Amino acid sequence: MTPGARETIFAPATAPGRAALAVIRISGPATRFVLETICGSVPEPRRASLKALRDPSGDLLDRALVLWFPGPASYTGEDSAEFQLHGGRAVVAGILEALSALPGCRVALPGEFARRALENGRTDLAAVEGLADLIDSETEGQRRQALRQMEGALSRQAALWRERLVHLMALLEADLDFADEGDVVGGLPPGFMVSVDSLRREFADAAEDRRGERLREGVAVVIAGPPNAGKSTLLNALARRDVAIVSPFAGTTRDPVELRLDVRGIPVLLIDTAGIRDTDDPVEKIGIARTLSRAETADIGLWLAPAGAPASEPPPGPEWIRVRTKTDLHPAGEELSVSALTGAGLEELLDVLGSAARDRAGAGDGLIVRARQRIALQEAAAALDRAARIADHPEPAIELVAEELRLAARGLDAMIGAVRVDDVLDRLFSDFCIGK
Ligand SMILES: Nc1nc2c(ncn2[C@@H]2O[C@H](COP(=O)(O)OP(=O)(O)O)[C@@H](O)[C@H]2O)c(=O)[nH]1
Ligand SMILES: [Mg+2]
Repeated sequence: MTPGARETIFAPATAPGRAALAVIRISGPATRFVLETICGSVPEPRRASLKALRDPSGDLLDRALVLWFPGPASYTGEDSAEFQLHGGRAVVAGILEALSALPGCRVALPGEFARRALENGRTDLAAVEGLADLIDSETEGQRRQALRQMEGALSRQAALWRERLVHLMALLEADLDFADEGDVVGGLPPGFMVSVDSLRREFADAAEDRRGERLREGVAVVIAGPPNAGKSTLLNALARRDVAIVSPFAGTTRDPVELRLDVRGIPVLLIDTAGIRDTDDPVEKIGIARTLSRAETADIGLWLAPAGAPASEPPPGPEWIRVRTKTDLHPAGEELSVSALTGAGLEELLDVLGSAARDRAGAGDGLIVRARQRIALQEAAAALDRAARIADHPEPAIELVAEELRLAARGLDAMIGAVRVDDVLDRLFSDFCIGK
């Protein structure tokens, strides 16, 4: 359900609680009236003005900075305003109450400001997703990636691709017109399929590049090895707290234990697993099966073995980084080695892990950052693939090729949300905090 766009909405844009400042945003046709009523007058556009804010009975609520952004050159595209209040709970509550009492004004739904910006053509879905990611970003790489998305990296690339598709469609249209007049029979323009194929390859390459998604969601790093290798102890040492149970009894860890960690600026999902060995214990067997399947889907594996003992071979799965453990008990050789007990070698391990994770997550310059975008781009690539197969016929049906190009263009539009996909919007905005 789309909320009525003509209502004026307001919400705190800062987190609740006592703070130096609190920001309240207002957007909608009654904004001018709100300013006149609460601040006594409408300040100069886009300039911070110090105003006395009063409730409808004239009681002073706060003396605060007020910003007035007349539409359409505002974030939402509507008349809007911002109050930069003193952050006391009673101040914020007083202003919110005064706003609720004004006709045509109501509290905003989560993400409603961004939604209005989208509906008024002030932004596109990929950029709004970038904004959501920026607010959720926890590492430097995530921040860089979110900012690039917010500033339209994907939207610009989609526009360039679209232009090339439209040019190819125009060539086909010209051909079809000729065919109608009966002058020229069939046949695609020279070089046509070469252009289609190079576009298809660009789509497929961009869709295959998972770095952006890994940077958003975390690079999955599985910690595996035989029982008692020190896997859980290493996880706890890296986390600097007790996340996983450590004991001298083999087979302690059964369920994979997951932990998010910032490793040298890259978000990593560390997964502690059950030690791999032959066992008759049915529960431990399940744990080992889970380890093996988690290893298969992980991006990186740490394969642990105690120093001084012969190391076993890791199961199939990701690229393994071999790590010797318990170097306080036995000196290790040339290999990467740690003592989770003393902390020796942990910094080196984090360096190695960080650079491996960076290789897989990129530095924030990936184009595709969400599964939704990748699927849309894959659909566009598939349409061009079908176009190539149709064109392979001795007498290709040009209308069918044209139709596939149109579908490819639709895939690009879906990728950046130019075609309205309401359930995508509902899902995205429900994750937003109020006031965004
Ligand atoms: N001396 C020493 N003992 C360790 C070290 N890491 C783990 N251990 C011990 O080895 C045993 C097994 O550790 P744990 O982390 O549970 O191994 P996991 O089965 O691989 O998860 C426990 O008794 C730990 O205290 C280490 O770096 N030095
Ligand atoms: Mg363990």
